[in-house]
Amino acid sequence: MMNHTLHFEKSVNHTDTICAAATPPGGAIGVVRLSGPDTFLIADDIFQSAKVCRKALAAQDGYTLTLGKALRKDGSCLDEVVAAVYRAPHSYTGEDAVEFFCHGSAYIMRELTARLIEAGARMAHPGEFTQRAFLNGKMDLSQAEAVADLIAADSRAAHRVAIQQLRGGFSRELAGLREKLLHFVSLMELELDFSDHEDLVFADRSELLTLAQGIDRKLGELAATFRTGNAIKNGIPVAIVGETNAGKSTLLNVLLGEEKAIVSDIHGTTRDVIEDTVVIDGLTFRFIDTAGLRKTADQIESIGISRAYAKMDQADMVLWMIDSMDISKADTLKTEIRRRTADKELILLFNKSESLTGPQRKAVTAAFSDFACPQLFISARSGQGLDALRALLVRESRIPDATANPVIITNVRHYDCLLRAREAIQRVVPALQSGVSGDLVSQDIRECLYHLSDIAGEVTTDDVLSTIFRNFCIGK
Ligand SMILES: Nc1nc2c(ncn2[C@@H]2O[C@H](COP(=O)(O)OP(=O)(O)OP(=O)(O)O)[C@@H](O)[C@H]2O)c(=O)[nH]1
Ligand SMILES: [Mg+2]
Repeated sequence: MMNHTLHFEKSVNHTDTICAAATPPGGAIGVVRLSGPDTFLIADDIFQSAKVCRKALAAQDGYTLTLGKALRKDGSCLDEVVAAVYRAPHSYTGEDAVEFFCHGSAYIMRELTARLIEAGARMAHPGEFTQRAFLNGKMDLSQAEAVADLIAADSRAAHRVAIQQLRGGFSRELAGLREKLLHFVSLMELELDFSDHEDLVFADRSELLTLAQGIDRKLGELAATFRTGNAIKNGIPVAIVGETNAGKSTLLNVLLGEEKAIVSDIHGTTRDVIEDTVVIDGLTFRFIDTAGLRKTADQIESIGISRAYAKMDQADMVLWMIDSMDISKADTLKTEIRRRTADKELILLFNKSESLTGPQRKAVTAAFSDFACPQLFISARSGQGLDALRALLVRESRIPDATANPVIITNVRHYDCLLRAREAIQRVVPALQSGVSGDLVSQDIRECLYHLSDIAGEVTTDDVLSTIFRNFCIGK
């Protein structure tokens, strides 16, 4: 059933000592990291303490800082640096490690790294420090993945879910479920050992059924958070759609604060899909400007229009731009837009409203009174109503509030594992109800456990692991 090579090395002895710059060059201070068994041998080879009486780094306690010089091979000074000493297992990687804080020039950082390599270290692969932390049992795989998310987080919400995952909230939740399942499956397998005694039952079937149903529900709840998690991590997709010339590209530009899309009074200016992200009130939105919707004989424009519909279908939120000075064209789009946005947050934007009179506004509102969704008069050109639009976007995004702090799945690998685990547990429920034999039930429970363990990285194959860590930056 599962022919993956199991990967369960919790404590691995790495013979290589690795090094890499951990900060991009160009800052005031740069950090160059060194980790592995020969850390102190190598570090002392290139480092000279400022105070002669001061012990070599090899003799320093963990968590100490020493001021000194990084030396070139000929003994001349490359830079004044501070060396931070970490002693295994009390370091990020779990190994002996030293971090050099040098001046952040690209030249110094490159030379310092080269010096370490010359003294016996090897250049680290992307994510190799974190990979070692994982292999040495400092964190599980979902926490290691959270490190990458934390570095990439560019909004309050993305930061919140990453830090929560890093703290192990998700891992703990799953560990609890796994422990309970493991308990039952062990009892069932014990029954199999006593198969001569047919009526011997150790694992209470009704308790197991309740547990399996509970786990099914829990996994369903967790998997359901993925949509939100994905929106938080990659930005909530907001499609801007509507007739040609309604002002969609103007709106995109003003929301982004740059002239990203071409604006003109020619109908059908935008042909392709143009998108970019903006953080509003701690949430990342991905605005997607699309080709204006109209009947056209132009082949290229037609392709643009089918892309616009595809983007509308994929988006979580849809902004329907309507030229409020001439609502006749928007009128013809009503049925199509209603049909395609039934499961989405739709917002009607009456654009070009800066010079509308009161009665004109009333007429516009009346024409769209058959839409129950939020509606707003704006002027993309003058900026009127845009603050209200931003507030509306945040409100309608329905992203759970920070204080609620539920576990949110942001990682597609975790989502996939959860779905597979759930599939397996969903076979257990009817099997228990119809009294299927213990060995078949226990196989499904084992499969569920397997996929849950995959999230923590306990059974993850080497291929998958190297793909995960390859996506990290060097020095992390
Ligand atoms: N008066 C007024 N004109 C606007 C406003 N917003 C956009 N326009 C003008 O409307 C015209 C069309 O704007 P675009 O942003 O290119 O419209 P679009 O919806 O992207 O058009 P297509 O790409 O052709 O579908 C331009 O001349 C804009 O300057 C507004 O709020 N008020
Ligand atoms: Mg446009």
